Order: sequence, then structure tokens, then C-alpha cells
Amino acid sequence: MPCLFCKIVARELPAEIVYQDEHVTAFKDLHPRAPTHILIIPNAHLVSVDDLADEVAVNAAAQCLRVAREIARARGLTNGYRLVTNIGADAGQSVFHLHFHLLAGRRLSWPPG
Ligand code: DGP
Repeated sequence: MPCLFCKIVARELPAEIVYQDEHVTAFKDLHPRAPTHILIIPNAHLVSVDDLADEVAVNAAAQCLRVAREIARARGLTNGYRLVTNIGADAGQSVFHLHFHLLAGRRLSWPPG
């Protein structure tokens, strides 16, 4: 079955895209858990951090972190923000295309559940 997030990158599925370049796409989470909840993904399909086995893949993830920082700055998230990436079933990963959740706009509890 075609990957949901690959379809969002290709604009074959609707999403509120807030940033896109040749490496990365960022869009609003369908089920926001905080006032700001953006998903940042590499355009190339990788399953999770567990897939970062070579330099190209590691660079794709690093590009996501660059974009997270840029979005946080552009949105003035000076009180802080959290980046989360779930890896596998026990962590609650439900979409198997690497993504970083950028959460902000409220006090976030620690540790996560
Ligand atoms: P995770 O559980 O870490 O795999 O997070 C997947 C996130 O993806 C979850 O917070 C909901 C979001 N999501 C799932 N399907 C869609 C979709 O079609 N569009 C958007 N914008 N977000 C989605």
C-alpha cells in the first residue's frame, strides 16, 4: 500500500503544508496534541530513526532538524518546544514514514507516557 506521508509529500493527499523544500516537508498534524503540532518528514521514504543506516539517510533526518529549528524561530516559540519521534509499535508509531512531531504552545509534561 502506498505510504500516506509519501502521498502528502507528492501532494496527492491534502494536508496543511507549512514548509516544503527538496529534502523536507512539514505539515500540521491531523490530531493536534498541543496548540502547535507540526509533523516534519524527509521527502524520501524512511521508516524511522531505525532506518538511518547510511549518510544519505542521516542527512535526511538532519535536514528535518534544521527545518524544526527554522519553524520554531519563524513562529516565535521562545518558551520552548519538543521534538518527538516514535520508533516502532511499543513507542506508538502509527505511520511508518520517519516523522518528527514538533509540539509547542503549552507546558509539556515529562516523562512522556
Ligand atoms: P505517530 O503515532 O508517531 O506515528 O504519529 C503519526 C501522526 O500522524 C499522528 O499524530 C496523526 C498524524 N496523521 C495520521 N494521518 C494523517 C494524515 O492523513 N494527515 C495528517 N496531517 N496527519 C496525519
